[in-house]
Amino acid sequence: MNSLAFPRYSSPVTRSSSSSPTSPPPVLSAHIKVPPISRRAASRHLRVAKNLSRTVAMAAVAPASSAKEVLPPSLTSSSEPPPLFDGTTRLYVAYHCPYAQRTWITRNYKGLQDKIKIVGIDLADRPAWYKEKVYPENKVPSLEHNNQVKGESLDLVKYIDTNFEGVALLPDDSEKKQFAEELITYTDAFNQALYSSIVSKEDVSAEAVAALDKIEADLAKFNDGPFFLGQFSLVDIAYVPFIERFQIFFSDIKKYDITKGRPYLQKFIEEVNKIDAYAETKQDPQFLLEHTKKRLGVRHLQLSAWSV
Ligand SMILES: N[C@@H](CCC(=O)N[C@@H](CS)C(=O)NCC(=O)O)C(=O)O
Repeated sequence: MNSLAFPRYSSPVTRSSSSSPTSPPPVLSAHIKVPPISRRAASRHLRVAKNLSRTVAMAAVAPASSAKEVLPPSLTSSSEPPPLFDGTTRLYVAYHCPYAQRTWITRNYKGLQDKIKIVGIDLADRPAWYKEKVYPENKVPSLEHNNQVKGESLDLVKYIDTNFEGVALLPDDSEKKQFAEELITYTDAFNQALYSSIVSKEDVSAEAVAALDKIEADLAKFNDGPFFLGQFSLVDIAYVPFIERFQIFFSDIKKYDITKGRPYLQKFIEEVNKIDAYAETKQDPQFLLEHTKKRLGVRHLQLSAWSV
């Protein structure tokens, strides 16, 4: 079965055959600051990384291919701003941000690598000019286009789909379009249910299980492909950065495999990882795990060897 029944855009930028989804992309290791760790902690990290890479083995099926886009280092408080409003279209992202990832996948999938320049922002050491001159909300993602700056990832995914060339990310079929709107509206509730369960000291919550069961049923609705609307669409883009993270976080923190007993979700993950436009945006699972544990305050749970 061809899982991509829409005209499939063949990205000029493909995943490097030498890079593994479990190791940081080379350009990222240059700007993600990793504190020095002891030899013991390092070997523990390695052990856990091996387990984790087995756990997320499904997420490691990106095809071998050629050159990978070289991403610019993230800009910090000491970086000069780019020459703003000079006619260049810029997508401001933080490489680890799931909201920004939505817009980044959209740009890649539509083949807009030459039309939309990625600008990495270091959120932990944010340049003051970003808030003052670019995006007063001071969040990522934002898009500088036609002398305006717009934000909100779901709006931006639709905006890029509508205002730029490349394969359409929504089908014409009215039933699918309506379902797409329902699914997009549900993303916040889905994320909320799963994140609340992660931070809770209890087992996986009934709400998280119900939310996962709901998307399993949603994925089963159309049988012309493994994605939410059958073929790959902006609905998949809305969910996949979060599904990627929840698979990692639930496995490590809750010892819970979100795909177990959910064959449609399992197939979705397998197939989406074959799409370069997405695979190229994935970050090191260990980094995502540590970063999120710190941010959500789950470090104290001491549920895994990551809590060093
Ligand atoms: N609703 C926004 C959320 C964006 C967002 O919260 N981004 C985070 C990074 S993942 C951010 O910029 N946080 C900075 C802050 O809140 O100060 C969207 O969908 O774009």
